[in-house]
Amino acid sequence: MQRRVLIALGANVEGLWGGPATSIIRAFRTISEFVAGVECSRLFSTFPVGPVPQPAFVNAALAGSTDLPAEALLGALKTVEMSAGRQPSERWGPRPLDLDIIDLDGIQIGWQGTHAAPGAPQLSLPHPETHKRAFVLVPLRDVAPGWVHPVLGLDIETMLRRAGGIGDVRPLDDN
Ligand code: PH2
Ligand code: MG
Ligand code: MG
Repeated sequence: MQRRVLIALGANVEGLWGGPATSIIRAFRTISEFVAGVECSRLFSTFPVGPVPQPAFVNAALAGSTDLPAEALLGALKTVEMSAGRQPSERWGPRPLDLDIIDLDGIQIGWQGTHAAPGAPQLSLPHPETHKRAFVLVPLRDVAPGWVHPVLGLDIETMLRRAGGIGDVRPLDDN
């Protein structure tokens, strides 16, 4: 059974494939080998969010469809991350490629009410931080403008407004 999948991409240091933008573009191509009908967002330059001071990110998103179950899809994405030079590192630290499953056909894993469950499994779906992050929501709007958060029931515009707007997320070409 084919399921619609939304994936967020991020990169902020050089890896085996090159710089952040190059890694993301190559990730689009590589993911297309196991996700059908891939649609890619523009690339955005974004200010690093979180406690770790680090270089600016390039962020993007893609939509497609896959018959892989969630765990297998996660494994395939981890393999792509490693091919791009990602190594196990601190949780919020710099990385040459980060691939996060945002939504897989509305499947809910690791949520309790409207919050990520304490001690949530390694894979939570939808991704528990999605609604708070302009660097995910703005690229997502390119490929899935009508997406509604399966747990919160909110559309992208509403989540973006609540998250404080698009902030410093801007298309890479504008820089
Ligand atoms: N990813 C993080 C931490 N902070 N900030 C931006 N702008 N973009 C990211 O992709 C990002 C981040 C951990 O996954
Ligand atoms: Mg991430
Ligand atoms: Mg990740």
